[in-house]
Amino acid sequence: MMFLVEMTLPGFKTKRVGALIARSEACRELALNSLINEVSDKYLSPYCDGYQLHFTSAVCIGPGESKQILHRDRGIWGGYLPRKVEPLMSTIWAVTDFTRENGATQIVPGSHLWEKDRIPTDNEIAYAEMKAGSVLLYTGTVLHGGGENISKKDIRTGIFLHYALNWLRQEENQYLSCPPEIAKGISPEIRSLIGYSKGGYVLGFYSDPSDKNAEYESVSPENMFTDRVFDEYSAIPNSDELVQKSTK
Ligand SMILES: O=C(O)CCC(=O)C(=O)O
Ligand SMILES: [Fe+2]
Repeated sequence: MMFLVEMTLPGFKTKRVGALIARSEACRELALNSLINEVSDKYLSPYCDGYQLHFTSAVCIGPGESKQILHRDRGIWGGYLPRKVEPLMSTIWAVTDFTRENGATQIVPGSHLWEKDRIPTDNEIAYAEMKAGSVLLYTGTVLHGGGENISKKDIRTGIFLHYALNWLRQEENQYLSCPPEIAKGISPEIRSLIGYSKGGYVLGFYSDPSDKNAEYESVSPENMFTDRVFDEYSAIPNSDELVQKSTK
């Protein structure tokens, strides 16, 4: 199923398909790519004790699409995050070649360090030209946008997988896009990555609403799929630990 979304930022000749974890085994493998996960972990770890998959989309830019407005993806949180916190590590996997003619992503190297109002000159904008199978990495603070597709019939297709701090709300609601009845058929690693896990001691816990005796309270969502899971956060922390962890 494909959706044609008609708004300025998404574009008029751009098709987007989400819920890629539920829909695609190949995308699950991409999402778990070990090098990408190592980079996400290193890059985001100063701001969190874990990260999560935050957004999945196949984006096809068709002939005649105009260039997308340059933006920072961190804007989805409405500007409430202090600039010193980097919330996102994002990937675009090229399914087709990305060329200047077919809409290769515009990207402004170094713009994560700029004043937020600075507008790039044309020669500060680079284009992520790459062969199919390549991957572009950029962060939530880098200015970027889809490119203009001036080709006659070339459709540019990329798989977007974005990783965010585990204490932020995900852009794509993973629990609705990959509900428990589908999640139970996928690997524990990918389930955990999309959010069926706890962040720290309590973040993301659930209590089983069908458990009449209330035995399973405040547990990790992994308990939905397996017998009780104990993790490093199963035990109640002592008060010193709680104080330590309550602020940086
Ligand atoms: O399609 C692209 O190259 C970029 C799209 C994008 O940045 C977005 O939709 O937020
Ligand atoms: Fe974007």
